[in-house]
Amino acid sequence: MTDFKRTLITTALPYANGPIHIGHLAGVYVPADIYVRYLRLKNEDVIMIGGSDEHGVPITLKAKNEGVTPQDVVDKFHKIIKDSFQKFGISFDVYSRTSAKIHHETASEIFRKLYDTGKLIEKTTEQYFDEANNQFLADRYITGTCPKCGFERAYGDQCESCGTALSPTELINPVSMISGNAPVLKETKHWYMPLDQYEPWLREWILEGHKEWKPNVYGQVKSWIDGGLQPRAVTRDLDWGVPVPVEGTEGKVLYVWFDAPIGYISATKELTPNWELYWKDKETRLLHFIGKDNIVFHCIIFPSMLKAEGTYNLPDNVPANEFLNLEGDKISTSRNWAVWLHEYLDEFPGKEDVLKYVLTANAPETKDNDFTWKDFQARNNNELVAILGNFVNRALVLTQKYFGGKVPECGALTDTDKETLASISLIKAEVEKSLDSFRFREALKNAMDLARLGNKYLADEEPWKVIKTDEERVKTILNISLQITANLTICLEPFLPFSMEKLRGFINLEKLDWEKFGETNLLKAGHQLNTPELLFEKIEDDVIEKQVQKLLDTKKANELAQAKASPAKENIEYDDFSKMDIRVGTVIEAEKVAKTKKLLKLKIDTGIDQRTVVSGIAEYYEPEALIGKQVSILVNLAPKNLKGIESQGMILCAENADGSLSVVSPDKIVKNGAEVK
Ligand code: B3M
Ligand code: ZN
Repeated sequence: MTDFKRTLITTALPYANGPIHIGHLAGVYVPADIYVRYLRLKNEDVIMIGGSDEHGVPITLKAKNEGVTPQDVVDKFHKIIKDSFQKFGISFDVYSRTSAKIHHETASEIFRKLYDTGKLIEKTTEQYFDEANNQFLADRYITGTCPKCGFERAYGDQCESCGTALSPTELINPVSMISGNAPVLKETKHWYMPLDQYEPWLREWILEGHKEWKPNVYGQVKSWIDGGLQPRAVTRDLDWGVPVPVEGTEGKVLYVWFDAPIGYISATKELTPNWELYWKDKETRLLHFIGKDNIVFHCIIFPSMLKAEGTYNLPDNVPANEFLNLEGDKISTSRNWAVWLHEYLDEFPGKEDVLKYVLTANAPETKDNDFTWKDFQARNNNELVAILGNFVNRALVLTQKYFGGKVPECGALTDTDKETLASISLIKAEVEKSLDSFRFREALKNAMDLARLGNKYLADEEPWKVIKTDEERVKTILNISLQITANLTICLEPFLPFSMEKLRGFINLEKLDWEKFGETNLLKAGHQLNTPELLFEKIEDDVIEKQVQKLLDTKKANELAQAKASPAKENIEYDDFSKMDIRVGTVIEAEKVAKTKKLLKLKIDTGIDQRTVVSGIAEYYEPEALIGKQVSILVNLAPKNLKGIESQGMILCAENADGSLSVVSPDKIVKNGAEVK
């Protein structure tokens, strides 16, 4: 570790087609931020790179669905993502984007160098083409039946039902998602990274040379390599992305996974003219913080590209995390199953650190983990409030009470005092060991041991009792407690930066270097503290219940969206249908039927007459809202007595999966009495 003069930290570039959620944070940005803050406290030369990944098919699909341009989509989400990171305190040195000019130039240059030096192979293959739209179809633009499980809406690259990776030609009855037609196979030329040629080198470099990488990362890389590497296309037929910088290649762009990691380089260029020092100097170490689904790209494909280019450093480590689930289910942007960062920031103002704490304490470092709101509440109340907040508060309040907020003199030390002070350095060593090996949840637990130490010390020494007999002794106890507090502001700074800033305010102390951590005279006797406030506050049940309810609502909405329509009834002749006389009429009066929950009494102008209809829609419509509305009414239904009212006909309604009703109305105003047929 000490062989390096500087560190370059990259964080996976989130796709700019949705906001950031807790899964992204726990997997990538929170650990990277802890690490970079730690190195900064140690005054190391470090930069942290981030940015939005703005290319790729999903972004073009989203744009198409919403009737806007891909640039509109990425502009919108880049801003949301960047703002939320900034408010949450992810301390990037630069947060760039891959639609930036500098990135297009950088990605083109690197491609061009590989192309010019013969590092890429050129191949012509047959790919699906949409004749109606005159374009080749990306894998994601093709759907069809999965050959493995029979799911009818599998994509050309994967079946989302059984998870099998597919190629488009394996789909049964493929259909273009653009035109809805069956696509045809047509020849197209692309460039490939011959990964097979890099296999021996990858074995040597990673499997032999980087046995220290996390087992989940090493294991995944090994299984990819053992499975045999194939040449991989690095260009695509698509009109959104970095155009292939070779003549006669109109309509082709660099594959998003070719250009995105180069985004790290472009962003560094944007940050500093010294960018080459960070990318090419042998005394710089490169670390990629990513989630497990990105391992192959960062450990195999991007390093092979860099190796082929020849002048760049390779990653020294790739501390990838597993996934965070939410309340037992996989986080999903499309199913809205997530805790969104921008919403959290709105709903929990001033509680950035609480989320950082929970995501670190429960980080999916070695296996997938689950985020639950109950656990969020428990960790806040039982750890941040009851351990850290409680200790700090007692130390400060007692100093205020007994000594007017002035740090008291430290007298003769007992054995317990000496042991307690010595423990600070031991804890420091533990925290460092964990941080240096990217074990952030363990590091946080070790760091919290310092607050636990303080609590135990106060509980054992009981200054509130001793004050009655021995004020001098209390001075020493509180001096030591305050030294622990001052050490906490260093120790927890990487994890809880907002709260430690607050705490430094309480004790009137500037931000100290990591080097000072372990010193036992950080606050000099006589130093004036400020009036303490609470560092953390309890989170009540109703706040948590609201969040749980929000997720339950999402679940319900998803179930509704997925519910299958009931099968069609038996065929009938037109004559059967034409017996029904359905007209459009306008509601002219509406009121609730007394003593019923479901019924409304409506007076309707049917064009033929004005008649009374009783309808079971009271739970879904306010009477006033219906007045003036046109509805469809079956006028020749035999009258029926309902709750003492004669109902002369029936209003037609559509029934949703949850049983709720929606009246069927013409989509333009028509004359009353118009026949529905
Ligand atoms: N945008 C994938 C992802 O967000 C991708 C990462 C790029 S890192 C260069 O999972
Ligand atoms: Zn399948």
